[in-house]
Amino acid sequence: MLTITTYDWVPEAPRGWVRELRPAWACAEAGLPYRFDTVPLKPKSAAHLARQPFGQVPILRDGDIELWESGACVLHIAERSEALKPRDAAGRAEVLSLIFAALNSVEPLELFRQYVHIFDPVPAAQPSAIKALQARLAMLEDAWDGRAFAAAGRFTAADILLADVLRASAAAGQLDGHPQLADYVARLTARPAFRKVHDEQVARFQAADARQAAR
Ligand SMILES: N[C@@H](CCC(=O)N[C@@H](CS)C(=O)NCC(=O)O)C(=O)O
Repeated sequence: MLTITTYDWVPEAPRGWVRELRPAWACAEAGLPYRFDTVPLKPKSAAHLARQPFGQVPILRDGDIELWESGACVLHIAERSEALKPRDAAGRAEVLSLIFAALNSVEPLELFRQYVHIFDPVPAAQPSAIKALQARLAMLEDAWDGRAFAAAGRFTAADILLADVLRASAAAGQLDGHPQLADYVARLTARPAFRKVHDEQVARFQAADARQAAR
C-alpha cells in the first residue's frame, strides 16, 4: 500500500489544487492502492520538516522508502506500472523529456504568474510574468502538432504532470489563445481517474472543515 502525505486542512482556494493529487492520480490510473495520511499545514512540525525540508506536501511512502517532490513521487509510481510508462527506450525517453519540460520549463513560468497575481509584490512585474508564460505556451502549442497525449503517443506519467501544470494556466484564461493545449487539458481532466482524485480531495478538505467546526 502506498501512503501519500497531505495536509490535514487547507483553505478553500487551493482545494482541488494541492499536489497530493499528482501521485494520487498516478495511483488511480495504474490501479495501485493508496491511502492518505496528514500533517498540519501550520505550524510546520519538526517531524514534517525532517521528512520534507520545505515543509511541503506531497510525500510518498512505499514500504521502507520515502520520496518527496510530486514529480519524483509520480516517477516512482510510474516505475511500477506500464500504464504510466511505455517499455520501449524511445518512448521512455520521450516521457522523461516531457516530465521535465512540464516541471522545469512550463511550471516555473506558471508559478511566477500566480505569484505576482496573488501577492502583487511588483505590479509592474505582472505583464512580464504573463508575457513570459505566453511565449512558452505559444511554443508548446506550435510544437503540439495535433497530438492526443504529451509523449509516446499514449497516456503516460508525463500527462499527469503536464496536464496538472497546464490546468492552472487554463483556469486563469492563459490557454485561451492555445486551442490544442486547451483541448488537451479538457480531455485529460475529464478522465475518470482525475475526476475521482480531484473530487476526493475537495471532499476530504470539506470534511476537515466539518471536523474543525465540531470541536
Ligand atoms: N515542487 C514541490 C512543491 C510542493 C508544494 O508547493 N506543495 C504545496 C502544496 S501544493 C505546499 O506544501 N504548500 C505549502 C507550503 O509551501 O508551505 C512539489 O512539486 O512537490
